[in-house]
Amino acid sequence: MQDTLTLVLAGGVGSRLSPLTDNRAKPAVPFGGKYRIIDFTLTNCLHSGLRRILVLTQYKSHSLQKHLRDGWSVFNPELGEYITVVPPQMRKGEKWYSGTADAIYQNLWLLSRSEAKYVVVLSGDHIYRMDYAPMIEEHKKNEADLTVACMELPIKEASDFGVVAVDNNDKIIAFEEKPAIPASLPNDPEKSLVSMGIYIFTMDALIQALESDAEDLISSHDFGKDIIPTLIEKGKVYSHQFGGQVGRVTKDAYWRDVGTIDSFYQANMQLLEPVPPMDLYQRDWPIRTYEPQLPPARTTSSASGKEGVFVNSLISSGVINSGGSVKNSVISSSVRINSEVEVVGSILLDHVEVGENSQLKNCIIDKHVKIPAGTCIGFDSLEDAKKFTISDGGIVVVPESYQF
Ligand code: ADQ
Ligand code: ADP
Repeated sequence: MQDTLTLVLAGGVGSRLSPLTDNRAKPAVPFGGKYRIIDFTLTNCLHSGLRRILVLTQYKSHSLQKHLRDGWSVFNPELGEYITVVPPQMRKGEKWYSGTADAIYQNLWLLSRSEAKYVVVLSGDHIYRMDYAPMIEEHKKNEADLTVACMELPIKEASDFGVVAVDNNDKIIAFEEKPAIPASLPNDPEKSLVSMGIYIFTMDALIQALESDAEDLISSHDFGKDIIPTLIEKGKVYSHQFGGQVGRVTKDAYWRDVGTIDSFYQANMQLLEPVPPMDLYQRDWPIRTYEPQLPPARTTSSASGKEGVFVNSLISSGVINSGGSVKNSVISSSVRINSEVEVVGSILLDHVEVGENSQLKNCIIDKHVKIPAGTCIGFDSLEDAKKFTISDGGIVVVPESYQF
């Protein structure tokens, strides 16, 4: 993989995940008790042998940078390996990045300097397991300008993605970014083939495409809207089918764009299924993160003698449950559950404290929130809507700074 440079796009605003993204970039949003979203993409890189990585940041990147510094200083510079956070530096003028393609265009000097022949472009905000090596092999074999990883989704979900049409040789013949009426697969009217936002470019083709896009005054400088449709016209853009053959979903084929509160909530809840579609316990694919030194999670009884109980939940280090009941929930590090508390179907982020006799249902509580004794959240949507954010799917989100 010495001929390959990896760019992780980690600078988007992530407004549909607000308020979780009010103070942090989407890739830094905590996920699954002890991870942050970007850990999944970087773990894929680590296990795929991609070890020359630039993470392009822009929006509210402080805690993302801190996380990468603390958890991802794993590569060996003596072997030419690195993971470097690239802040926006306005190298091409006085503007911030205006789109995903512009984020890379403004860093073209880093690409040319790398002497790589291939560039892998990834998003920092997807939850999935993927070995990129077979896709890179396919790209080389096809002598492609660009290879786009694709998967099938129900047609009713496809409007949120780039929708792809391929010929019999997996050559992409049409691409439409987030179409109102998505095209279906030729052999299945219920499904569409969508782009996963995972790209492999041949360096020269990428540089050429970015330079001509930069001169285009009406371009939005976005991969999906501008670069991919233009490259398709040159006839060397291929699709890589994620997770095996069409119609055969394997365990490894799990991929989620956790871009909304509801998809973020559902992806966390899927970790609690008896056989989770994203398995955190695969010994051949350990997911790396940063975790501070913390004591083990524990239960204890309250003064009234009630024992703390967890049922079907993820419980992170440093958690203390003294006399509360927690069911079907994801509990991050150092959370405190007090006596007679009931938590059901909820995600509690680090350092949340739940005062006694409180009841929480179907909610996400951001870091450091202190919930006073006797509080109910998730039972009365009219009351909750006055104070908190409620998603389309009815999930109540209490933001980090919320003062009761
Ligand atoms: P979206 O997910 O909507 O669609 P976008 O919002 O552009 O794409 O984000 C892609 C990635 O780039 C994200 O990781 C984001 O954080 C990052 N990003 C966005 N703006 C950035 C900027 N200015 N600087 C640096 N990074 C930035 C894309 C494709 C679709 C495809 C879906 C799959 O356009 O075709 O189907 O991804 O999720
Ligand atoms: P987030 O809420 O995004 O997860 P963190 O919990 O990582 O953010 O930290 C919140 C803020 O506290 C950081 O953004 C930073 O300003 C500050 N902070 C805490 N610990 C550190 C540290 N070790 N180095 C730098 N800043 C820190």
